[in-house]
Amino acid sequence: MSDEYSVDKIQVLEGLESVRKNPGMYIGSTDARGLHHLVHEVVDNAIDEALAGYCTRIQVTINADGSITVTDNGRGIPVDVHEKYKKPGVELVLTTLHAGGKFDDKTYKVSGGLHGVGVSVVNALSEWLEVRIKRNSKEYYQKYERGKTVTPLKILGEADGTGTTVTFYPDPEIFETTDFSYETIAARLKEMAFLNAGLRIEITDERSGKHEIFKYDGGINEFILYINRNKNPLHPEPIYFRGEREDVQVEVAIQYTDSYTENVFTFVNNINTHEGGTHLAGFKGALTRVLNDYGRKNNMFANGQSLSGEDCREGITAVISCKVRIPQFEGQTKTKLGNSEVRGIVESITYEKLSEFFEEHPAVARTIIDKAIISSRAREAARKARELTRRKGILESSALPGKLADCSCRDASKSELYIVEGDSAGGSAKQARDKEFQAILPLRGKVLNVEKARMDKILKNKEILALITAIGTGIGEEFNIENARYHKIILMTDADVDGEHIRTLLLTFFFRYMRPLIEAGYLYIAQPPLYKISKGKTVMYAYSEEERQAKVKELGERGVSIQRYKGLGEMNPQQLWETTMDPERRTMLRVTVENAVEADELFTILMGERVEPRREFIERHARDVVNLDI
Ligand code: 0RA
Repeated sequence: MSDEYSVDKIQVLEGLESVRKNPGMYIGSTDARGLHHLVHEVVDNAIDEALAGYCTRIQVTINADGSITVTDNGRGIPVDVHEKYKKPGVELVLTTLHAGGKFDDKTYKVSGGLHGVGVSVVNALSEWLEVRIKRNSKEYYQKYERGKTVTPLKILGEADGTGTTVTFYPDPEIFETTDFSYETIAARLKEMAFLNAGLRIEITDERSGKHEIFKYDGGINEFILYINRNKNPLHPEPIYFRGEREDVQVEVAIQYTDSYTENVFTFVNNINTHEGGTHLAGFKGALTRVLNDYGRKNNMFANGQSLSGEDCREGITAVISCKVRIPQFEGQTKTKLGNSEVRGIVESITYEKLSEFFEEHPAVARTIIDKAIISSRAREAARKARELTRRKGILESSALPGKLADCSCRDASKSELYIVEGDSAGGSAKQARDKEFQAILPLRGKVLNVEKARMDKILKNKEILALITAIGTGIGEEFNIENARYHKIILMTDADVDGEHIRTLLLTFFFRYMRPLIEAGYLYIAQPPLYKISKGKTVMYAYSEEERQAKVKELGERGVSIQRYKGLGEMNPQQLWETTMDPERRTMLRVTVENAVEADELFTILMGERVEPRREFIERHARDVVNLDI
């Protein structure tokens, strides 16, 4: 008995030590992303209380000292002493690795999913953490440092209601940065509020005074209206339905717009399944069948015509939210649902409910199918255009674009493609590069705005075609990351308005047609210096205004000359290599899609049809737009 106890105890101790030794294994990374993971983890636990029906309010505060407080009105973490471990439940939950779970599978859990590492991981990676619990008409308190208990569980006094408050300060010994971003946290909380109709989530930033309350009684229906608020919807009300089979709950909202892109967001237990999976497959299958069956039944098609899945999804915005008891997450980023039973369940619920909706709303059904028919014609034209280009050999990998200066290396994981604007910069880059692993693709003509064009037009644009063939993956449904010819694709544009514009056009293209490439972390933005600072033979480069001032000071003000680079063309190849292309010395920004809803909004507004929201957006974000970072 006592032996068994000590063995368990050793395991317990090893548990949190291993989190501090290898934080990346638990939270992915120790950069800003990993840091924010801590907040999500605590919030996810509160959301679980909401999913179980016990919690209606969550408050998140970024405190003036940079710590985070998350308060919920759930049941409160249990405080009674565990028979075997002789410790209060809350202490076990916070100081042992696998005791975070609520040990039943009667409820759906967020925290068991993607982030499912438990609040003890947050505790392990915090310089200090305090928990306050209201339960049994009392308020309890306990404090920990770097995962270790520093005060025994205390009773602070009498209390009404129930709930948990966790306050933590991330450990600067672990994290590269401990600076929390209001925007990052707020975006995630807003998404959570949309996915949990009626749940009130509040965020306060004591550092800046910012404050927002998210509460959407309309749930994912309101989510759709929010996503589409800068687009032109084809029908005023989203289509909404829900159903449940074999313990799997399915909730869907759909609204078509006049855009050409497809925007389907999928969630399982409130976790964004970026990589899709069986629920998405089931939804797509049913959608295609419903549109084809309705169109055929109502004689909307020319003889023998049928709509492809892509035709049926042109201009769609949809949110699919499923609740699955024991979700299996697969894929590169563990955001692909693997449960095979879910496919059929989502498919049958969608088929049944959407057919019913179409029967009851024939005008909406016709509008949607008409759009798909037009898309089908455009796709046919695109196929012909592609065939033509194929016959000319343009899309074949054996016929790489003429202006591509390829590298000699054939190992994609070591190869880089620089996409450079204009001939003069292209020329410099070709001279500057290391031919072995760096390829250069200069873009000459205008890059097409894909936000305003259909596939047929996109495939006729020479710059885009060159891009697609050079990269090798194909686009849209045919996209295959395995065929990528480079694992680093680097946008290198001038730091002026034109350069920004081209960069945004390219980012739009990658986001809409090669999103998995971004998700794989293959897309980068080069960071050429803004200033050259020299004194005598000493030359330094500065990448920001602050750096310029610092370097000038370092060189001693007198006799220092400063050159501001307006374009890449102003640098000679040697300088371009030293400052921007040499892997040993360059810095690059990796493009990530932290929040697909926000990125969608950004591109819709910046590149879409409607002028008014664009003007407003640019006025509101005049500074950020210049430094676009999706
Ligand atoms: C373990 C068991 C129960 C709830 C919780 C943990 C819990 C954890 C967190 C973290 C933040 N807020 C939380 N709220 C609850 C179940 C409690 C019961 O059965 O009464």
